[in-house]
Amino acid sequence: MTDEEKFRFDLTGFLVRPAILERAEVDAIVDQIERIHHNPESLPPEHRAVPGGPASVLIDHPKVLEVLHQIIGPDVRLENSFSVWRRKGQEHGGLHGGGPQQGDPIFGYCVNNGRIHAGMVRVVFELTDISKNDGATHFIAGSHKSNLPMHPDHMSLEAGKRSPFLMTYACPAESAIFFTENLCHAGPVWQRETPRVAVLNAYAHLATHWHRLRIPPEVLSALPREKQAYFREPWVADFRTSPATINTIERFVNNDEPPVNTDTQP
Ligand SMILES: O=C(O)CCC(=O)C(=O)O
Ligand SMILES: [Fe+2]
Repeated sequence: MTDEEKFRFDLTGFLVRPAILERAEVDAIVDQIERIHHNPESLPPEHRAVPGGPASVLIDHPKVLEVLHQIIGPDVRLENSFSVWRRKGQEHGGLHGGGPQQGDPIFGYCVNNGRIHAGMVRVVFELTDISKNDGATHFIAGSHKSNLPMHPDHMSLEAGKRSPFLMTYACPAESAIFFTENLCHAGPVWQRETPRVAVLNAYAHLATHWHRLRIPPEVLSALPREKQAYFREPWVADFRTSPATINTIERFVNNDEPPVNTDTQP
């Protein structure tokens, strides 16, 4: 992560890394997501949800981990993943989040001794080309550090009523966008004739787990052990041993402990 990227992320709360995926990777994931949303039976059960199958390259992509290790810390978990096939007129929803939650251990954001400590970080993998008018994710720049609650005058997505701090991005199909969950953001109405195809992964510190995991067990168990490691139990140190056992990826890969429970009960 360059100094300029760090500066940009700290200033605005989000960061675009353009064109980090290979074209062939994107094609395979788009095909998978189209089937997930329209014809899941054409896929083997272990590919019927992200981050399984072709989408598993995203779990631990080096250009993504590089950023996460600098803004969350050296040990991260992937705690939620979903795919989007968004047609014109569909939306995720209006502006939400932001404001005075810097101290919150899950969503918080602070900088100490020159180091960024972000809580949950969402990574949006855009799998179609994005222009600024399409309606991709929008952000109120800087709101991750706001000390006061979000003001209603800055919460509109309507033309003419938008905050001057509302920002979005343009990028090619192979890009990743990182944002701290403490940033006020929205998934507005999609404006383009062709769909938005994206994967959204939520990463967090190894010691936290906010989303109840709902990835189907067959998807998780078919992942290679090194990728399952991003779903290991959320703890750091086990003091039953001396010295304490540390919950590293290497430790997880070298034993047969299952990943965190996928509870399929209602
Ligand atoms: O759909 C989007 O662009 C935003 C999604 C969102 O709000 C989220 O993942 O937290
Ligand atoms: Fe959100």
